[in-house]
Amino acid sequence: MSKALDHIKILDFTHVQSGPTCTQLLAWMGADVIKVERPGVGDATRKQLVDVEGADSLYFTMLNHNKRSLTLNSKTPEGKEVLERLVKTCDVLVENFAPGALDRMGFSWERIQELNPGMIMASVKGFGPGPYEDCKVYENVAQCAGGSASTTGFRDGLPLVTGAQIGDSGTGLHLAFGICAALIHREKTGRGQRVLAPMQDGVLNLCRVKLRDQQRLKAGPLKEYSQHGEGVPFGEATPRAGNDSGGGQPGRILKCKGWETDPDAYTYFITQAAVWQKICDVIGKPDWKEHPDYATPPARLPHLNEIFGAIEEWTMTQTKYEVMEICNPLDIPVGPILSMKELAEEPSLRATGTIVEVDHPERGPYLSVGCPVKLSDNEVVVERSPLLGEHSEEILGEVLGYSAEEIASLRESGAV
Ligand code: CAO
Repeated sequence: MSKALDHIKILDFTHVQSGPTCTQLLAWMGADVIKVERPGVGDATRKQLVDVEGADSLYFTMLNHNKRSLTLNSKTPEGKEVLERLVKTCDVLVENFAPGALDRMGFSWERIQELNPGMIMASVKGFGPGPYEDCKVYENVAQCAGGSASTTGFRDGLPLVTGAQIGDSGTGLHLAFGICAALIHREKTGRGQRVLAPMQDGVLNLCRVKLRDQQRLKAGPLKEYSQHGEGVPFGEATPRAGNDSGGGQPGRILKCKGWETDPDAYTYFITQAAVWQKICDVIGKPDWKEHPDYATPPARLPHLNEIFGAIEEWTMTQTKYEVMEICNPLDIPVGPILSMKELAEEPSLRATGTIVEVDHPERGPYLSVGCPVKLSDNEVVVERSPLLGEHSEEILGEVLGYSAEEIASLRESGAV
């Protein structure tokens, strides 16, 4: 069966998390992803957070499925020549080096255009053009600089970073979107172009609703935030709002049966206006259906603490799964707080290929997250990540046309 990108070759110069997330998605869409790594060293994550001595780490294996690995020292004259041939052969170069690293290697955007005018050059950087453009950036720095940390956590606590890797994996997603758009554009024009996904911009994009609230502050207090019901005045910036949904349909995380010993015995509960009457019945407050303090969404806003307190008295009598079983048939939107253990064992996620078991020659079977986007004409079979340099000969010979003698001489020079 053909795949969406099976005619596309990617020169994958990425490392750590943000860039590899992007190229892994492209590989799952069928692209031939050639991961270029320094001989003897490779992507630093291969040897970070090691759990099986001598084997590539889960950090690396879970971000580099379905790719081929070519070792290449692109700073030697011989390595540069191989890289030039790769640039001429591939459709897209993806990189997330520190700012300026590719220029220092001799592969500026201008040089790449000279070598291959059809090439798309896609980069993740911490910041876009401006005062911080030369900075190196990791995940949590991006969460802080992109507005996520200042709006995450509780009002009386520190800013918080979230476990969802919105700086790295989130930016990788943005970059993959930009690359696909540039590929479609190239079909019309024949020209490549630069695609830049700054991590700060990606995080801010994901925090769009918080910039919405920043502007709404000019019109008065944010009534959907529990701070309002508690009579605490707002400052100049969008505050941290704990687990408030902060949107048009107020919601919170509430305790469920067993919360005293199980750190994940909680549910998210949304008081959607359309099902308010059913919520009143479920929690044993039928008189709230018509009561002027509770009957309409605006009337409820100043009473959210009391309302969620009453709902929690009910959720604490049920497990998080029972809350779902009772509320779902009534169309009340709720969701259990699921642990990684529960997700890893969830049969429906195994059935859809979102949780997959992959075998690896050095470490044996491990669990990974498969492709989270499903295309009806693009079946994804998750293949293990490559060992360092596993495909060097194959890529040099089959893709770039080097002879066996030339490959031997490249090896001797230390370029491969
Ligand atoms: N052959 C020869 N040299 C190579 C090479 C290869 N195959 N691959 C990499 N190198 C060189 C680079 O050219 C660079 O050399 P110079 O510093 O002399 O120019 C050097 O290796 C180090 O690259 P780097 O600066 O990108 O790596 P780092 O570990 O120092 O920094 C990071 C890592 C992530 C902070 C930085 O790459 C960065 O800011 N990237 C952009 C933002 C980003 O993606 N961050 C998220 C990463 S995931 O958390």
